[in-house]
Amino acid sequence: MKRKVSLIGVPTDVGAGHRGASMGPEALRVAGITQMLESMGVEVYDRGNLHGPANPFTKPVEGYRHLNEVIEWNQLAHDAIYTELKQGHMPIMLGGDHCLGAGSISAVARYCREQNKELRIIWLDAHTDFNTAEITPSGNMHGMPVACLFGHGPKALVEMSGHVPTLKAEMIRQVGIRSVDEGEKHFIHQAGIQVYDMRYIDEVGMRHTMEKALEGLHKDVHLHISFDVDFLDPEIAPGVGTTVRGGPNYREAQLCMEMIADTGLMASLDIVELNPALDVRNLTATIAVEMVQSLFGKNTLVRV
Ligand code: HAR
Ligand code: MN
Ligand code: MN
Ligand code: MN
Repeated sequence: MKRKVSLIGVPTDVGAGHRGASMGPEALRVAGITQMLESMGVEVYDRGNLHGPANPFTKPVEGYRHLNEVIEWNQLAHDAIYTELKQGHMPIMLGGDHCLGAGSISAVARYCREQNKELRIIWLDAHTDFNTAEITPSGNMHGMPVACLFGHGPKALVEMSGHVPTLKAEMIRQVGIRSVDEGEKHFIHQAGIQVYDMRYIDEVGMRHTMEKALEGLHKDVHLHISFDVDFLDPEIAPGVGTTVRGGPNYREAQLCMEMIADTGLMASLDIVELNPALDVRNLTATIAVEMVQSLFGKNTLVRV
């Protein structure tokens, strides 16, 4: 039977500091995400885009920028993703900025709890996204979804999965990290999250890093991939709002995706932070689609 994938566009940038991630879903479609998935033998259901509040582009209030809009978009994303999971489809969220990780992953966690499935998240990102209203340098809520999932943040987001905290440290591995704020660093350690930062990847290589990050998986695990496109080095992926140099190059990123595909366990995926306003000829969207093709098992091997 063909794998059934549902694309859910979530066109917003209310969690970001730059405008433009709201154009991400269409850029991924223009880059051919549907056709690529079909070529990989997947049955694709494009659900179109969700409709939520506009970006007021106002200043942070008590440490949160656009709090109400962020909550509204996350509730919409949560509901849409939960609905797809219940139908047995693999949801792919086309973001949108990374604040949506709170809504998306809370839906996945809720579903896993109901199905008695173990959840493992691979968080591919230059950032840990573990800020709170007290420690954020910007008030931008795309820097906060992981903290929300661990019980720190606005009540509506923290409680979205129906179980607080939504995540425990053993459920998540962060890979590619190279930009962490001072307050965030203490907090990440306190939470006990396993972080494979760029120093680690440079020292031991992507292969060993992914072997560690994917350790202990078994057939009853739901593997969720949170792919923040700024994970990729800005030399290959300039179309994001918060570039950080020194990220994985094309080959390292491709190996990372291939090793995830090899597990055969990926059951949901978020593609976030793509910003077409900052991109060059849709290059970053094109590369993101190529990375997703590797996640779906594109075989680059010559050996048989
Ligand atoms: N840590 C910084 C902040 O909180 C920048 C966060 C940027 N986050 C993303 N998603 N682009 O990972 O303001
Ligand atoms: Mn992020
Ligand atoms: Mn990031
Ligand atoms: Mn707290």
